[in-house]
Amino acid sequence: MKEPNHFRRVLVLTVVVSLIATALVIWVLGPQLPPGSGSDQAAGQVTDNTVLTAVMTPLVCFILVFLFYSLIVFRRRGSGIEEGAAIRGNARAQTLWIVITSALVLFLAGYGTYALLQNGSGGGQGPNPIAVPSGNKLPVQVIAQQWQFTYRYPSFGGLETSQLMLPADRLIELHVTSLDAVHSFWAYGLGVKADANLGVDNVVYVKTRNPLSFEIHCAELCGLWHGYMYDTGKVVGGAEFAAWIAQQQQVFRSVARFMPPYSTTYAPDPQARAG
Ligand SMILES: [Cu+2]
Repeated sequence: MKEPNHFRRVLVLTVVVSLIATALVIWVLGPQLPPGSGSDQAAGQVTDNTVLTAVMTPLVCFILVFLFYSLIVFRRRGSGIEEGAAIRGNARAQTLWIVITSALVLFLAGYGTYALLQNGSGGGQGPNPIAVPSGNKLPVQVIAQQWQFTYRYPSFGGLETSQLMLPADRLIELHVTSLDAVHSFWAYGLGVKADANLGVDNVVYVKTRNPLSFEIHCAELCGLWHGYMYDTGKVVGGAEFAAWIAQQQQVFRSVARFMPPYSTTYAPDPQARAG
């Protein structure tokens, strides 16, 4: 019996399975991928996760099709010991494999760099951000400390609060810093994650969308009560935000004069102390 063209069979099967699987990834799995659409950055991450998964799907399909094809077609039949011819290398297969996987990796590196440069993609960019989105920004400071986050609003007299409220549909410029250990400000629902370091002003941009509640966790082991360092933030409508600011200013009015002036960091200066 003439040996069938196994390569062509595997190729055809791979193409058929890939078309179905990639369509499912884009239209069924994609919208379910994290972290949701709480902000422009979060939605961008969902797109990125979908692209990453879709690009890798044909490769996974090829491996699985080849595996199951081999298991079924090349299985041992009968009881005799049959050993195939020894195969040492295949220049065409090796070259194709290297070219395809290199192209994929380079494409993903380029795509990732492009996506990062749009608006920082929700990551901390340090004190001198490269990817600065255009538009009117509302600065809000995140101050990590063992073991909670507090928030300062320099546009509202340096008001400091224990809850994070943000206005909806607004470009926010978060300034993340720490008073002690290394923490990480992780607002999952907003697609934001930024290290909080003592003496460092870590800037991250986020464009809010509709009102929502989102979880905030410290994402860097920072001591005994690290696991309890979480709270819930809120994105609210403009009027509700203004009312909340006014109410918080009222609550903290009596202690406002004891607050240190707003600063990008609050680290003590060891040189000044020594002097
Ligand atoms: Cu922490």
